[in-house]
Amino acid sequence: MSGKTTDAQVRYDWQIEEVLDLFNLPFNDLLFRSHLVLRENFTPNQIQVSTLLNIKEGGCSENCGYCSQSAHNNSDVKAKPLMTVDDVKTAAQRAKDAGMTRLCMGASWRNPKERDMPEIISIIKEVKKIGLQACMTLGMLTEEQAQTLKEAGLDYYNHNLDTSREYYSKVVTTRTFDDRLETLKYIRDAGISVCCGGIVGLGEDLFDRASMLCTLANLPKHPDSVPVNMLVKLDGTPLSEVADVDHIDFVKMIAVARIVLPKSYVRLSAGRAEMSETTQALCFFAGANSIFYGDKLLTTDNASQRDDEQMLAKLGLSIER
Ligand code: SAM
Ligand code: DTB
Ligand code: SF4
Repeated sequence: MSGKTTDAQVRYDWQIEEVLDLFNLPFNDLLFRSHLVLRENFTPNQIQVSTLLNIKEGGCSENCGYCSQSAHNNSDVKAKPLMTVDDVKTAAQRAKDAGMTRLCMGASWRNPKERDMPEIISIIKEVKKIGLQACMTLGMLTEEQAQTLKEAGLDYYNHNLDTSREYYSKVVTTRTFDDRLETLKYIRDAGISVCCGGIVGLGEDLFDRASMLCTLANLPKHPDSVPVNMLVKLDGTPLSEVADVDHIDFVKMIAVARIVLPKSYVRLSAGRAEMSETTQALCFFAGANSIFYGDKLLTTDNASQRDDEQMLAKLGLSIER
C-alpha cells in the first residue's frame, strides 16, 4: 500500500464491521496504516489551523447535553446578543495580525433567523476583506440560507454529527440526526466546503464511534474538514460527570478517521487543553493534521497559543499557509 490515494480509490461504501475491525487492530498496526494514509495524501509535518470566535454566546434553545450555551442547561454562560460587525472586524484583524488564516465563527443558535442574515452577510464580507478564510457554524440552515452564505463568500460551514445515529437521542432531543444530514446536504449543494465531525466521550461505545465515522465516510462527498472533539466536561451540563475518555482510545478514533476519510483534514479539536503533549503527538502521528489555534475555544480555554508554539516546534510541525 503506497502512493497517493486517487479520487477513484476513495471509498464511500464502508460497512460498520470493517470500521470496527480497524478499531480492533493492534495499536501499532492501526497507527502504521493511518500514518501511511496521511503521508500519501498530505504534505508531512504541516498543520492547518483555524481560530474560533464566539459571535453569539449562550441562550441557545437546543438541549445538547454537552453544551454550556444551551438555555436548558445550568451553566454560568449568560446569553449575549450577536456581536456587531465592527466588533467582529476588530477581532478578525487581531487574528489576522497574529498570523491566523481561517476564522471559524460560532453562534449559539438552533438556526439563524431571517432578521440575522443581513448582519451575518456583512460579517462574512468584512472577514474576507481582511484576508481571512471565513467559516461559520450557526446551526441548521434552509436551502436558501446556505445559498445566501455562499454568495456572501463563505468558505466553510461547520455542522457536526456529534455522535452516531443510534446514540443521538441520548445527547440531544430538540433535533434529529436527519435534521443534521439535511443541513449538510444544503451546504454541500451550495458549494460551501463542509466541516463535519463529532465528539468522543459522551458516554457512547465503540459501535457508536464506528457508526459515526461510517456515516461521515459514506456521505456523497467526504467533508473537507473533520473535527474530532474530546468532550470538555462543563459544570451545569447533563454530561459533566460522564467517565473520562481513555486517551489511547481517542488516538484510535483519529487513526480510524484518517483511514476512512483519507483526503479530509482531520482536526484535533476541543479537549487539547486536557491532553498531554504526548497524547497530541500520537494524534498527529495517527493522522490529525489540523487544530484550533488561539487561546480560546467558544466558552472555554483552548491550549494556549504559547504552549502550542512550543509543542509544534518540538514536533517539527509547521503551520500551513
Ligand atoms: N449551535 C451550532 C451547532 O450546534 O451546530 C454551532 C455551535 S456548536 C457549539 C459547535 C460544536 O461544538 C458542536 O456541534 C460540538 O461538536 C462542539 N462542542 C460544543 N460543546 C462542546 C464540549 N463541551 N466539548 C466538546 N465539543 C463541544
Ligand atoms: C467544533 O467541532 N469544535 C468547536 C467548533 N467546532 C465550533 C467548538 C468546541 C467547543 C468547546 C466547548 C466550548 O468552548 O464551549
Ligand atoms: Fe446550541 Fe450548538 Fe450548544 Fe447545541 S451545541 S446547545 S445547538 S450552541
